[in-house]
Amino acid sequence: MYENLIYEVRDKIAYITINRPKMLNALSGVVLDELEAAFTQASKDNGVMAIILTGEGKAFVAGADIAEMNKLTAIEGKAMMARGHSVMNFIESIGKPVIAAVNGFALGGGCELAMACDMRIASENAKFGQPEVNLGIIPGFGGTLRLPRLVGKGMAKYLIMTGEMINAEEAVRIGLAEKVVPAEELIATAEKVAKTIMEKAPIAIAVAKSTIDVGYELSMSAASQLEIEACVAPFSSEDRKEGMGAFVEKRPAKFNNR
Ligand code: CO8
Repeated sequence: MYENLIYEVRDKIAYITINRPKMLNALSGVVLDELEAAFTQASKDNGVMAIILTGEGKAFVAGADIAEMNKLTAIEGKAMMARGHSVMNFIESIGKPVIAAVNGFALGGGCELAMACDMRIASENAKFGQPEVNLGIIPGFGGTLRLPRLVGKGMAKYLIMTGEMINAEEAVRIGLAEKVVPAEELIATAEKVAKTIMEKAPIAIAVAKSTIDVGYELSMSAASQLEIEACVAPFSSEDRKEGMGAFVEKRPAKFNNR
């Protein structure tokens, strides 16, 4: 049981809903702990093939908890940033697809949390931004690293240095979100994407995800070698025999996921 999250599993999808709507789902230390616990639960559960992360109410997450941060010394603030990094890195490294269904404000630590997911589906009313400079700080949960990787250095500097909030359409235009849909279709769309991924061979999905994430940090030649090595596991799998066999036999593939 979680104090600030709702955790449910339906049809092999774990739904993690941050449920602190009066505080716009702000990330307190406790919320970070619970997020880590919920993602651990989903990653260990063999019955879960994909995770959808969303927020209750009008926010996805409106940032780290400012009232809590306001009381911290610099040393305590540094520890909180390290904690945030460790939770974001953990979410990013889970071997299952993680979809952020961004239902409203995704600001500061909330935008950073959405960026730690594999992809972001935004509702029409979603708002993205890194407003930390308005508080006299900089992004501290990975924004200076993940934002330029998604939108390029110039746009990342623009957003971080102006603190400007952008709408969902603009987020899609710059590559910060992948799709924008009407609010009432948000979860259904995230589910549709999750189910499309879940129909593929699980080993191919897990290896594709980690090869992209690890390879992105390497030189082209090292990433090239990584992809060649990473391909060996799916290529040796029963699912590869099934996928290629099904194509040749002109029938739908039945992967090891049902
Ligand atoms: N932290 C704590 N409380 C919050 C936060 C937050 N990030 N955001 C909103 N709240 C609270 C408000 O204080 C308010 O509480 P109350 O009802 O008790 O007054 C309640 O949520 C509702 O918020 P508003 O009344 O402000 O709602 P509005 O619809 O008028 O405005 C906004 C919505 C525009 C989203 C506005 O709430 C806002 O600007 N929030 C702050 C956004 C922000 O600056 N986020 C970045 C935070 S910094 C950060 O995330 C850095 C991460 C890593 C650094 C780690 C360093 C240790």
